Amino acid sequence: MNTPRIDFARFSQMPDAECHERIRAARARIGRKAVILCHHYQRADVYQYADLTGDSLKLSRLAAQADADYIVFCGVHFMAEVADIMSKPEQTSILPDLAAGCSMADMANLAKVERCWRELQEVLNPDEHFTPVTYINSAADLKAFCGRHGGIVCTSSNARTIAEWAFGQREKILFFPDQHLGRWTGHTMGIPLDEMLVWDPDLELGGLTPEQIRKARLLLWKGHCSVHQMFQPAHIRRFRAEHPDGLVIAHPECAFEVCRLADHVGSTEHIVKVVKEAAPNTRWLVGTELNLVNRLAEEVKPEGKIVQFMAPTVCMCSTMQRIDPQHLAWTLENLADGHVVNPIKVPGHEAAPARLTLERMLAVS
Ligand code: CIZ
Ligand code: SF4
Repeated sequence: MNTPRIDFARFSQMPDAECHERIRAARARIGRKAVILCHHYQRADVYQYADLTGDSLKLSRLAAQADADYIVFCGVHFMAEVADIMSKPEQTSILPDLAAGCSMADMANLAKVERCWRELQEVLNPDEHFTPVTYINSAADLKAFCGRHGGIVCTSSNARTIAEWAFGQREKILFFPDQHLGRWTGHTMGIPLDEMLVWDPDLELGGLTPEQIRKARLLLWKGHCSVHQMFQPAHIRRFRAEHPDGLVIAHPECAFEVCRLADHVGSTEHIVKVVKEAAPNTRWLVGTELNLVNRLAEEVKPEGKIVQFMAPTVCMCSTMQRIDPQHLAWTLENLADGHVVNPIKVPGHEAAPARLTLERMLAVS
């Protein structure tokens, strides 16, 4: 290791064209020792370098099977954590910018969830009555919490199956951090809205009465995705008025009313599959992150399909957007020189129970 580690400052103002040159040169030097993973929401100028693409779960599975020492995860922090947890001990997961977090994941943290669990204790023993279910968009210590309390992880692809398993364990679910995915999942299972109550972590007893807690089947953590909350029922109504034959597909992180008005609701993998398999010359309104929608629109254009973004304003996952050519060039150039920048290492005491819940999820779904 004779070249010193390069500081990001050297790359922060670098023109894109130079970054692209450096990315290509560094990759050639690194060869098969690293694999580049890009989430569906990743910006196009970085996505073009992906060896593997998919949703967070698919990517982690692929990473674990990959024969590379380094997993460069172009996504957000929780995804790089999952990749670390699910990969072999000798593999290293890397996040090119540590500031690429998920605002939804940050809406729940271990201290708040533990306080919720303690407060529930005042009404009924949560370990007897509640299965904790965390969306994969959450920190590793919350996955570990679920592991310790007989709970499980879900993704937007398997939420329904996971909820059925969770209800088979205990009669109630505490679902975090996304209230919308939780509510939509409960709704598809026939649970009435008044049995799905929002737990506000900033209020005493979540803002609920003991009576409400006893009656609730699903407690929905007060969290949401800042991107998916931008889609509104009015956007769907306008589209339907203009294009009566058009079809609408939304991600379950969208608000309940948006999901209810859509023809299809599903994860990013599901959205891509449905639109790709649709009949030629169909028109689609898609409610999920803009980079995915733009890419999908280009891919299906040759079949005469028209794909429109649901919101009139630009809304991207601004945190994932931080993984730009500058950060990728910085990461890869250091790696080619033998320096690992931004490794994501989940401590063993969290990784073991978190892995248990992820494996439980894989076994159930
Ligand atoms: O799990 C993922 O990758 C996310 C964030 C969404 C989805 O629906 O795939
Ligand atoms: Fe998180 Fe929303 Fe970005 Fe997905 S789109 S990673 S939920 S902030």
